[in-house]
Amino acid sequence: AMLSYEQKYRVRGGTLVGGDLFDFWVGPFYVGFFGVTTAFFSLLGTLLILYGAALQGTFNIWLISIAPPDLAYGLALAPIKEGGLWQIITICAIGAFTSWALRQAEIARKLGMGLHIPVAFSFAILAYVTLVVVRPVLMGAWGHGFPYGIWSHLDWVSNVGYQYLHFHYNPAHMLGVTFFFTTTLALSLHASLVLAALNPGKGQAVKTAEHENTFYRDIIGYSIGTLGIHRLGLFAALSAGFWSAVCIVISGPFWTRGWPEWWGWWLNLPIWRQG
Ligand code: BCL
Ligand code: UQ1
Repeated sequence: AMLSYEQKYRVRGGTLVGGDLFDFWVGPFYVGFFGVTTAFFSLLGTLLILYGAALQGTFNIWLISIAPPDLAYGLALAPIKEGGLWQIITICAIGAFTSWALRQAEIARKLGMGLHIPVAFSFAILAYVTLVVVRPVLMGAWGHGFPYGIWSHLDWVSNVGYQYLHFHYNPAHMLGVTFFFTTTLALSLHASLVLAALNPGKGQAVKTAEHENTFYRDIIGYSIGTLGIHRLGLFAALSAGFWSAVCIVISGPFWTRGWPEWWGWWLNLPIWRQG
């Protein structure tokens, strides 16, 4: 069933391509040109993963893995069973993620909203594309991409991490991790504050933004404000994805030794360096 106000917002326009062609809804879903391309790429990609699982001989969800080509193939196209499947699935994934972002943009335009949602999702796409396209291209082989599997991608992360001896010393990884943790801290502060204001106890009046501000001014002398906390949250979350992309793209293309060694410049600063 349609919500009372839903029909009111089912207006034409805001599309980026195709004009009125796919400008309609199926049940609750807006379709649009990019809804069609999202469905196409996700369906094809999923079927190819199932085909890869069949070739591999397992449908155990934990063990299915689609590996990229051997490093020897460099940046060439590989035969289907030798990593070509991974290459086509990667194209499908990028096609689906990009289509999804563009569909978000069309819906936002339709509603006269800002483009914050597609811009935010673009940071996640950036991190993914950095892992499977930018870094492999900079290093000269698709084989540097990660395998599509639940267990296998964890092994890849571990192996690549130890290849640089101790990934915690990667300065961009430090920033990525710190922003991920800060994001969860900010959301827990925000969620608990809003729920506290809205649930004052049986029979009592719901509290206001002034109460929220006052709580933080009482406890730490500062309140960032109801709009501010959302700006801070988005900034922290996008920074997490951004620095993740940076931390992996510099590992190999920029720095090939262990990350602990990178800190030599710090240990060698003349203020404390001996002799
Ligand atoms: Mg580390 C990366 C944290 C220890 C090696 N590490 C990361 C980052 C993150 C992190 C900063 C991964 C997130 C990311 O990229 O998001 N690492 C982290 C933490 C510790 C840690 C907190 C810790 O010890 C507490 N890391 C270690 C140890 C090393 C190590 C020391 C291993 C021994 N780490 C590495 C390596 C890498 C990381 C190597 C990376 O490559 C990775 C990184 O930075 O990658 C960029 C970005 C988000 C994405 C990539 C997701 C994209 C999503 C796409 C666009 C959409 C998907 C849709 C989906 C398919 C749809 C499903 C449909 C639904 C079901 C409906
Ligand atoms: C805050 O100050 C604020 O404004 C009233 C919120 O809005 C509802 C919040 O959710 C939070 C968490 C804060 C406090 C945050 C900082 C960074 C001081």
